[in-house]
Amino acid sequence: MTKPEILLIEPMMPEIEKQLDAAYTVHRFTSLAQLKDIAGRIRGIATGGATGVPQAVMDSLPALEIISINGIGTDAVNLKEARQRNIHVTTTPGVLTDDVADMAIGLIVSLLRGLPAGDRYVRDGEWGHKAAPPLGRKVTGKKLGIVGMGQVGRAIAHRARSFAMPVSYTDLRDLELKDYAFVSDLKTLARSSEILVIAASGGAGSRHLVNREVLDALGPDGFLINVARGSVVDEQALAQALDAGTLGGAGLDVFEHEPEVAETLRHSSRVVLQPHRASATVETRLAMGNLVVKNLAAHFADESLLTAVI
Ligand code: 8YV
Repeated sequence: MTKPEILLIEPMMPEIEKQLDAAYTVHRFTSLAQLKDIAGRIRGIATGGATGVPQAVMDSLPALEIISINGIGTDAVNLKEARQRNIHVTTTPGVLTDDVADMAIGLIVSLLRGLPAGDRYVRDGEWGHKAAPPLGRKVTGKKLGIVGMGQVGRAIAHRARSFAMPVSYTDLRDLELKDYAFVSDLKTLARSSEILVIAASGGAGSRHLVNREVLDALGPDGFLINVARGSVVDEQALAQALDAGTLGGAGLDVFEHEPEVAETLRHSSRVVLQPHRASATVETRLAMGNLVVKNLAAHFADESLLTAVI
């Protein structure tokens, strides 16, 4: 039997790609031109959450049956078109929740305690020769606001409790959570929070939700953490607020135009930056990749999909 042909848009772990190579003829995406002769035979796509499927690629694959996303974000895939064309879409929920929440906490501690500056101070041999880095800010007990109380938001809230942080959140509706206060208005949440963490999905509905007004409400002693999508924040307004000191600081794992990061952000002493690494651990990337493999296998065996969005 001939193997189904799939397009791999974003590389995965060697262990995962080995499984894909065993089951499929895998075309590793390089350019649209590469698709010219094979487009009609591509039945599946494996890709990353932020990478998704460029519209031009989707348009050029008439035989596409399934898009298996190695992540939880669907904002880089045209779901409307997928529905119209009966293309299945799967994600990897659950398995990355802990890692993303850990990264949020890591960014909070790193930012407030100034870990990167302290590390550089020791590394560069400045200890004992130059003035010590400025004092940090206490993490324990800070008022935490969470934007988006899905699985990741809740995992962050759960961790925050061991830092004695009072937790409030905003979402599309009151989720009636026993331990966490719902605040319907984001600006009000920002005003009453000392740390605001973004854990909401990306896409048109949440674009620039965190704008200048929200940043002003968070204020000069407030800290913004983003482990969700860069698009949720107006990055220009963020850079200006950091530059002007109207926002205390930011811990960012995601950006509006990855892998481009605004120069103001890269040079700011008020930020801790990560290259979209929240789910990037061996354990989690294996679990995610295995879900991608299993969803594709289920589809081509005519079995029900494990974690289908469509
Ligand atoms: C991954 C993500 O880094 O889950 C998502 O949507 O963006 C991240 O977990 C990505 O999917 C792997 O490329």
